[in-house]
Amino acid sequence: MPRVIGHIDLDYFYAQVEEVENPSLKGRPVIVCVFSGRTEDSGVVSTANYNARGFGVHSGMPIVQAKKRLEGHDPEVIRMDHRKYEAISNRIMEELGQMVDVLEPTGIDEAFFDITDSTGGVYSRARESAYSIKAAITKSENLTCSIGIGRSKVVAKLGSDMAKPGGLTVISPEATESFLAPLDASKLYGVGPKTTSALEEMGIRTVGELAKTGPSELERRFGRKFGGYLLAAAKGTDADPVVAGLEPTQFSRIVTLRRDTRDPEEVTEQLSEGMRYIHGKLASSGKSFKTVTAIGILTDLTTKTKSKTFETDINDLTVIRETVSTLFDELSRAAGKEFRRAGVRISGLEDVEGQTSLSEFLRPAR
Ligand code: DCP
Ligand code: CA
Ligand code: CA
Repeated sequence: MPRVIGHIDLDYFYAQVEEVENPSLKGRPVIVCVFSGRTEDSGVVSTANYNARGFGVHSGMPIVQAKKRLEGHDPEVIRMDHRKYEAISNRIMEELGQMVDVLEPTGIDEAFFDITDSTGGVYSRARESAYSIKAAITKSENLTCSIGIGRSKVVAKLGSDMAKPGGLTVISPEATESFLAPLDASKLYGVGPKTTSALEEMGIRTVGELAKTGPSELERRFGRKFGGYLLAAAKGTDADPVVAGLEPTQFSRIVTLRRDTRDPEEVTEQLSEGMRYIHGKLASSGKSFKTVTAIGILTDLTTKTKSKTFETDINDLTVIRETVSTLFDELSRAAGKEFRRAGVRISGLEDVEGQTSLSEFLRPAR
């Protein structure tokens, strides 16, 4: 089964947050700035919205220079408020963590994710997952993002960069080679100006040319490890896994139903394997839970959820099954549409008393 890996990056993040907070800014150039305090305008641009970028303004540019470029275009200059962006970032990461199999946040506004299991390696399903993720972030925070999906981290990252802002680029395994070939080698993750000029000296400009280079030639020039990485990256076969960045706070499973349906029993039946999987995860991590959530994605791709929280910790599969069945019964009546995909999430995880979780066991003693 091919891996299904995603990279998500929020569009013009800090500036977009400011636009959402103050919609009257839309359509005007907006720059979010870090003021050094030395003189009134000393400091740099942290980021700019796409309107301001149209005038050549970009991250890292001195504020004075940015203002000059935006003169006469009614720009809005905003002081950076890192805590505000961080709080939003945390909420989004939490939400994303519930929608994918594994989430690896790599920055305040970006993360890798793995959805191989939940899509069964089917790329058309991966596209649907990406749409659901975009819709969820629009709904909860009113923010847009760009997503790339491919069989490796390098491919996924290139994809998310491809169609900014608001982009979605799905690169199926079959299309990987032709997608990569024409790109500049400098676009590859980990290829900076130094590597780019070394490659140019070797007559390599595009990713396609790099992919055709002999491994020994690359290893001689860049060493075994980095040379090997470059070749794999250029072929889209880099094997680096997506590693969960956070302790699990929940376990979830989402499936695409065999057919659209309103029948709660049919939905619950198709989730039984997912519930067994979750139960297994609970057991192996030594956790019990308090909350069960039923997730229904309707035919119009909106997501509806319903939860039940118990007063005491539970780790019983029968309780999960019965609760899920009841919740889907309620959800189905409230939704008024057929389900297309369905999922289960359990959260409010607690360590089972007296049991050491595997991750705690593996953690070195301090
Ligand atoms: N940032 C910063 N200084 C930089 C680059 C970025 O303070 N030199 C901050 C502001 C950005 C955020 O990090 O909003 C995310 O950086 P990105 O590189 O992802 O850029 P944006 O999200 O702003 O724009 P894009 O739409 O290109 O992703
Ligand atoms: Ca971004
Ligand atoms: Ca980013």
